[in-house]
Amino acid sequence: MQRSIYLRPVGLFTPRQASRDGEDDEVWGGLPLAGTRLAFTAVEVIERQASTGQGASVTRRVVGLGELFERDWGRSTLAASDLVEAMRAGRSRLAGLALDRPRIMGIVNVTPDSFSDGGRHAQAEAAIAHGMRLAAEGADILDIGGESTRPASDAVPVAEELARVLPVIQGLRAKLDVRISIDTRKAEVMRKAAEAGADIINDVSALSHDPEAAAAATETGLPVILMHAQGDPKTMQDAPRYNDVALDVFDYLERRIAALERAGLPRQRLLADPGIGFGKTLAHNLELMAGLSLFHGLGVPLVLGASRKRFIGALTGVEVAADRVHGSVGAALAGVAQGAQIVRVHDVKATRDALTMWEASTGGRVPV
Ligand code: 8Y4
Repeated sequence: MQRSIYLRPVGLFTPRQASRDGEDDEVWGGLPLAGTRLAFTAVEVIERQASTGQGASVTRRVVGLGELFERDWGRSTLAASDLVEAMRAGRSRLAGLALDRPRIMGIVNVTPDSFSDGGRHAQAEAAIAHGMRLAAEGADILDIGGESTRPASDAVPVAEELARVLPVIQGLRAKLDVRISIDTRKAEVMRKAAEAGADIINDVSALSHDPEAAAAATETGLPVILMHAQGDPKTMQDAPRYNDVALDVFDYLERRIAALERAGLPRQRLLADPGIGFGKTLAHNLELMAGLSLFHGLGVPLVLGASRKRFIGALTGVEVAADRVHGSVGAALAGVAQGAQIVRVHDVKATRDALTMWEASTGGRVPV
């Protein structure tokens, strides 16, 4: 199953409150985008011939909304109107959090390469302290991960992963009222993390790594972030290949959403993420960034994780990951400007300040 037509919302702008219709948030001159403050005025119509395996042909042209609706797109008309509806529709709250303005997910790694030495207890205490700091800096969600999924990293046994993350989830849950997401690919970690108070599941394998993950995630009743990755963390950067990276990633996420819906996980509980850096070259990452709004056609909120990743180092010439703050903030803003509802970041204070300015400067929330 592959689509022949895709639509990417373009001509984005931020209408002032007054130009929105109170009834169903209709915007004059455009359509509201995915429950955000943005609206789109046109779409890029992307057509591709059925993939033959090598270099399938893709054509793109920008079409105003008027022409899109007047024109007969033949067999693609139904598919196109489904995509417009998916892009236009509002999004469900995420664990009670409204996604009508960009939200920050702060990263809390509980791996030996982050808060090391001093033993298990000290590691948990350090991670909890870090999470509390990120919450104070303005994180809406804290993403707790005990399995390093950075390129070329090794697998972690389930007992070790549980020992790392559970005390941190329990500790943060007792101290804060932020949302907590569990970054894991394992069914058992999903179940135990949910019991410990996690609100969201974040799976870089889109519930495909562990054969029990889809059932486990469904049973928790929690929302799930489905991220695209090509290959396993160990080998994914070896020679990533796509026919068209954005369209291939879209197809994958669309298939995962449909399969999980059939398995009993409703779409309203799903989020999607193109997986920057996971089996992607620099050119692939930039294509995904530039074409990000395409993914609103999935009909679910979008998560973008670009923070401190290697492609930022490559473009800015900053070798040390921790020093990639400014590049990371730029990437997060670029994502938010295309309607990404959630950005996953290390540098919460810097990102919060940037988003405060972006919101206030585009007719949105003014904090004072
Ligand atoms: C420096 C610092 C270099 C961090 C690389 C990294 C994502 C994710 C990761 C993402 C979602 C990472 C768990 C990779 N990335 N989850 N997780 N989206 N949803 N690498 O992009 O941060 S781990």
